[in-house]
Amino acid sequence: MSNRRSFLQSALALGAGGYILPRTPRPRNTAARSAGRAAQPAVAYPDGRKLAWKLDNGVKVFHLVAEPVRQELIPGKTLDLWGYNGSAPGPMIEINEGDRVRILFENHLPEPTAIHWHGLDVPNDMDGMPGITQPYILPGQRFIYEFTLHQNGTYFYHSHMAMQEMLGMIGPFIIHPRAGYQPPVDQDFAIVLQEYAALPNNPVPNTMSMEFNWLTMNGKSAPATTPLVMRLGQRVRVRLINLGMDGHPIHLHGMQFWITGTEGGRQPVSNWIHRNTVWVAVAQAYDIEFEANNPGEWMLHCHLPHHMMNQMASTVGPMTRGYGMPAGINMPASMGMPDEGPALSADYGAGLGRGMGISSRYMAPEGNGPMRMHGMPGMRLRQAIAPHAGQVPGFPQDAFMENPAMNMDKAVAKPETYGLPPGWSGFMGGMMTLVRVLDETMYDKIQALIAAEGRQA
Ligand SMILES: [Cu+2]
Repeated sequence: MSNRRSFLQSALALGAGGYILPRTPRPRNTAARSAGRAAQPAVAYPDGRKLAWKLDNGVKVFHLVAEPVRQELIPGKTLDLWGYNGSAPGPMIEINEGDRVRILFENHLPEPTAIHWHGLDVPNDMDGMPGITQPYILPGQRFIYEFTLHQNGTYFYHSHMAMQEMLGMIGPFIIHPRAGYQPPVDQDFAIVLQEYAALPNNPVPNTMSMEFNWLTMNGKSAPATTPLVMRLGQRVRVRLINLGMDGHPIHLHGMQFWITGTEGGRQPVSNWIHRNTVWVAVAQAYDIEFEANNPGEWMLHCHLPHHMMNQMASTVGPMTRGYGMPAGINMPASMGMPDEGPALSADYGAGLGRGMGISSRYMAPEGNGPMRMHGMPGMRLRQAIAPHAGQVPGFPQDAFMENPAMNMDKAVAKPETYGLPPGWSGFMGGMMTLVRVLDETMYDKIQALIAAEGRQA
């Protein structure tokens, strides 16, 4: 406790300019060394932004702010998250091996925080472990992180406060090698994988939940994720970063890839593995590379079944049947916790689809998908194409999920979606994007549309 108190006291004693200064002095004149670096593309961060820097006497200076943000996952669904510089995940830091960086960090959160540089071998007092290597950075306070980068690869920064991580506080930290990787790639993308448990009509995720119903790539859920657009024949790298409660088996359709890097950096060629699915476990990063040699629209997505959907919420009981909850119902029953009778009985309220005790002896052949009997336009569509579907135990499963009637093509339209088949967006959800391997004409057309918007691909 005495240590904690002394950290708190030192946190209150601000250094020059209001910043808490590193405890050990650092050399200030380490110039960024870029000589001899082979040409390599800048890393694209679809739907995200890069953090700008200014050079100060050979040090690249970044300004990072932790703050509450509003992040639109898809049009019409915006969550209240915590992130950096206005977004969750935060902006991408892209840097070169050998650079010295200074990150001027400000805490605009209503509680203490600190930043950990995940996978970077920084001096101990730069490691961002509050209470161990540095004081808490209290609300309104600032802190200077400064170190020299002698690694290369795909890394990330994040709050080292577990529940803050779960509310979005992570961002990519990409370090280019002194000499370019071989073989070189034509395009390089970074994707941060995140998950949130946000029930309908509640914009604040439940960070205690283990059941996630919003799955994102760079803060967007499909179909709002921006497709990765490439020209037939290009070599492409995708950097996948995960910091959540689940691992994500990221699968690419139509082409095989090599795993060329991990969160530990570039791997020797003898370690490369040929796959089409990579399990990106928690706190890991993977670089995958492939030759875009198969033309078409290919999915790149998490293959956990529940991670290919948006806003999934299991419901049982009378609330799903269109006639509400009986007056005077007791609390366990209204929460879907039956003490007798089948769990899916009309006597029970909306719940989480879990029964216990005696209810397990009674069987009712019904699925627990939402709106089984009433409501959605998709139901009428399904009845039109499969009129007896409701008589089959297990129905419905996907009847109201992938569905052309639920498309939002117009709402998510952008140059990168140009030319996709009408209704495409009704078949995409969750942690999913498209890899578009395009011929010259289509690729150039999309680049022209991007340029007309005044942004770079
Ligand atoms: Cu997943």
